Amino acid sequence: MAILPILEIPDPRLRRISEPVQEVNDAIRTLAADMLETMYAAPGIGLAAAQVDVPLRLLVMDLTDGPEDADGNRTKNPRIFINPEILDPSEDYSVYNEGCLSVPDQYADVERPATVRVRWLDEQGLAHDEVLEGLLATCLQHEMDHLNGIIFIDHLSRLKRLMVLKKLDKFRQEQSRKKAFA
Ligand code: GNR
Ligand code: NI
Repeated sequence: MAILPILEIPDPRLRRISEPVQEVNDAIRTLAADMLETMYAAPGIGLAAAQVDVPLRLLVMDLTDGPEDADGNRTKNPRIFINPEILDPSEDYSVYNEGCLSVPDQYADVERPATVRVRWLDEQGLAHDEVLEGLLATCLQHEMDHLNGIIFIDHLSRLKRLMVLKKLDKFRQEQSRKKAFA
């Protein structure tokens, strides 16, 4: 297992269209395991292969909404989606304050279909077809966007996007200042 470096904007590699996975093999399973480890370490609730510089249609998610154990840790619930496809998105929308590991420390409200039917392959190559709702639906759509070179700030108004980019700039300056004095 390995923690992989996460690409950040404005890296042009985040803008590539990812290719379908041709065969679900050990290399793909290893990549998915590394992506989960990377996501947990970040920490984040989702990660697309594009974010770790692999332009394949593969994403992982874990909302860790399972029960807490005695130490207050939640049971992990890792999910792997290979070649995911969205079918009939709902007409009703929901708004969520989204963040992205490729846009560190920035959050903004994004409106997306509240429920989506999703078809995908798991790490054994088995097909699934399920209706997702709530944060699961939001996160899946955020990750699917990455497979198509789209980042959550693309959904904002120009003014809102400029504000986020300015705050990101400030955040990075602060980070490098801290590093210099560490
Ligand atoms: O960790 C993440 N949190 C999150 C919160 C709201 C909506 C989407 C996300 S996904 C994000 C991790 C990430 O960047 N995935 O691509
Ligand atoms: Ni993201």
